[in-house]
Amino acid sequence: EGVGPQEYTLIKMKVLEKPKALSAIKQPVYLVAATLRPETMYGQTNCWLHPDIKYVAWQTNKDNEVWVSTRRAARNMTYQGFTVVEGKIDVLAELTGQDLLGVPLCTPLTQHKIVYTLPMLSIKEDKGTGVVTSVPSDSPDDYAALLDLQKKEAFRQKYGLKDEMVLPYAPISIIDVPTLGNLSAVYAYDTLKIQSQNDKDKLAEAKEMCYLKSFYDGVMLVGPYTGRKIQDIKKDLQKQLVDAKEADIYYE
Ligand code: A2H
Repeated sequence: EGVGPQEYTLIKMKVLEKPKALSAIKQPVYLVAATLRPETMYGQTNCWLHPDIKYVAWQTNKDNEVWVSTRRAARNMTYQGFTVVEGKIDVLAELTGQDLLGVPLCTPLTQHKIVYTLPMLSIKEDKGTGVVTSVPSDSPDDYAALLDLQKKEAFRQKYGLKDEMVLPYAPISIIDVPTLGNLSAVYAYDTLKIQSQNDKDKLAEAKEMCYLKSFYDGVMLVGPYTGRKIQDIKKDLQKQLVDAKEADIYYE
């Protein structure tokens, strides 16, 4: 990790049907995912939560919206202008990831009208918001976790997930990476013969193969920035999302 604070783009994923744990909340609820790669939002297929991590639904000062994140992230955000009173979290519900699995969401840029919250076991409690957006075309972690759920019916059943929340979602080609192709994470996963999200060493290798190359040499294949290099368009795209109130900026 670097020396200064890390800047994340917070992607706002609107809850389309509130599960029981959120049913008392009348305001619009968003899960907020922290990402370093806002330009990959064209390729979102789902949202990841850790089933055992605790999350809170808390009142923001933005258009009456309620956001869901870890308490730690909510606390940080109270010092970044997201609440009426600095340092004070107005918690409306406490939940575990488990309480929020299989929830339909609306999220920016992707071609899917609905994506679902699914379980990922490698989510860290002390990074970002504990909510992670899934882009299996360009993130080996995301591809491995999605394939695990698609391959194993018992895994889906364990979390009460319906097939239609998981099976129709394939990686979407959004970025061309020289020598890795237009589904770079899939290429790395296959080349290294990764078996599951538990293959930590090989996944670390896959990420080394993909991330820097994608960021520095990747070229957009979709949207208004088609043909442009990622590093040249990332800031513009982030601003466009923030101006449309589909994202915010978060530091930690
Ligand atoms: B990135 P850094 Cl396509 N636990 O978003 C585990 N992983 C987390 C997390 C948490 N609590 N919070 C965020 N992340 C992921 C997209 C993406 C990301 C792509 C390619 C690379 C990439 C889609 N997932 O990250 O340790 C999120 O995944 C490259 C590292 O702060 C977030 O951006 O550097 C990234 O890790 C933040 O990781």
